[in-house]
Amino acid sequence: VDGAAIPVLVIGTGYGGSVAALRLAEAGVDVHMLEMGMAWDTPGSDGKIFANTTSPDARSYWLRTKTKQPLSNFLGFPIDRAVPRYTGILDAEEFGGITVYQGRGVGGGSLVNGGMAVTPKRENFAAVLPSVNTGEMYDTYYPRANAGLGVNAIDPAWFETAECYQYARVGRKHAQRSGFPFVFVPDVYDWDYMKREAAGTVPKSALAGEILYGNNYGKKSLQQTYLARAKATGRVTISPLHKVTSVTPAAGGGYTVTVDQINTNGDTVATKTMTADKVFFAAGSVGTSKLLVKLQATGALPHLNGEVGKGWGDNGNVMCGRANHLWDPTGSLQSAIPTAGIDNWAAGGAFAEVAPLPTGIETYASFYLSITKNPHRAQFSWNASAGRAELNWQTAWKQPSIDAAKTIFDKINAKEGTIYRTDLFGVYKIWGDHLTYHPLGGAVLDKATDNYGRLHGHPGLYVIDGALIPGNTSVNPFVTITALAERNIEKIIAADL
Ligand code: FAE
Repeated sequence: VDGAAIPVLVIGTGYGGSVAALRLAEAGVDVHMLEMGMAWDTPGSDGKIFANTTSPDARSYWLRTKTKQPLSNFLGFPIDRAVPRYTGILDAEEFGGITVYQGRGVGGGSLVNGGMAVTPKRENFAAVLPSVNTGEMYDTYYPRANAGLGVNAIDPAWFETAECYQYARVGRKHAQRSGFPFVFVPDVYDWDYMKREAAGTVPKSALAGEILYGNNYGKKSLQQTYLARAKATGRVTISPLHKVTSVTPAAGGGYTVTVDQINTNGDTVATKTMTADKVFFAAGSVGTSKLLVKLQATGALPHLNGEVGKGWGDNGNVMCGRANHLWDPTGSLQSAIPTAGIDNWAAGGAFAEVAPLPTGIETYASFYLSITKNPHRAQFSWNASAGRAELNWQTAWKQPSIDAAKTIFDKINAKEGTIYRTDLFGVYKIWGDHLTYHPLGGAVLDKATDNYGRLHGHPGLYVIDGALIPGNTSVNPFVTITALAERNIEKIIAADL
């Protein structure tokens, strides 16, 4: 592909990139997708494509020699272990004040995430993206995204009896006894497949604890949905292990894109240039923001505006565990796919997923990932002397998230006579406040771009991923990222091609 001239290049193969590729290809446009991670289509020596959560190996982490598990400790003991350095699936990218977890590979975050597919409440969406027509989103683009992603709901009757959701039923009991609304959360995991896992008739994935490092069965990642349909058009090519390093206007029009082809050690084995009429930044909130601040500061894209790099947030993510009484076991068999949440957004600014702790043993713990209304926003900037993009998020900025989560869990603990676990994130540390799974923003819609993701200053450049969303979505973000991409690409195809 070195020296190739193509109509459209898409940087990244997550939600935004996959929507763009499918819809452009359906409109008759040839698309080339560049992805820094691996293809994830070939089994390893154990016959499986993905590693299990409980036994991380080379496949698990992006260019690390030691795991960096979101829950770093158990009963006070550190649980991280050495792994061979490899272009594995989960990137725990460290900035000054926060570790940002991201998927690496063809399918982006859909490879590693919990598949929780949540459409926010209408009034909350309107507060997040006021320039977007809410009616159109809820009438057209959210339904289109849910259909394209294969979102489905758990059978409520099965939920009541399934051994693997004992932990969620305990979560419901505690939520309801304290007066909090408990809501089922749709997912892209195939719930019928999970029923068959429970019945023992198919290979196990969610019931074998698979999640953070990929699901070998059952989960409809983008590889099974948008990307499969995109490839079936015959117009979409994907180059894995290709990392974009530069985009700059080409002499004859369009853009010159520079790409490092890497090997599984992360070393560059070839540097290529391509020319494209149009380029879509879909490298995720962090990937797109890092590229744009670098290209602006180094003069490769001098006309980007002052909003580039700004408006970044962590979706208010904070984790915690509670220690239950011995009469409230959460189960030794826990489905790795969460299916429920506690909604205290309107009153307390927190929506808490009842999350699994799939350790294979009874822990008597309830575990939660809360999404909270955190007002802090950070900014990416280019550090020329260090040659890298930096993010100025500070750990102390999680305090509003902790306060919001406490509106739920202090109340539950008081009602149940229980306490927080202090052994999951260190020794005597209650809050997992050092991380996010949900990076959002950095090239915010209607600020760094126009109202459809066209970057200001450089016609033919677009942002179409989580970077468009200003730091929070009030729920898990990928359905919103997908729906916004569906909206924007429809306009771009109609107006710009
Ligand atoms: P993303 O999916 O991150 O895709 C970007 C792609 O671009 C990646 O494949 C990168 O490797 C690639 N890339 C980056 N830089 C470059 C470059 N320079 N050159 C070439 N390629 C590049 O972006 N969300 C939910 O809604 N529900 C959940 O249950 C949920 N659980 C999660 C659990 C975990 C552990 C994690 C990490 C995330 C979770 N998320 C969840 C968040 C969700 O996966 C995330 O918001 C989306 O994946 C973001 O989509 P984007 O299209 O923005």
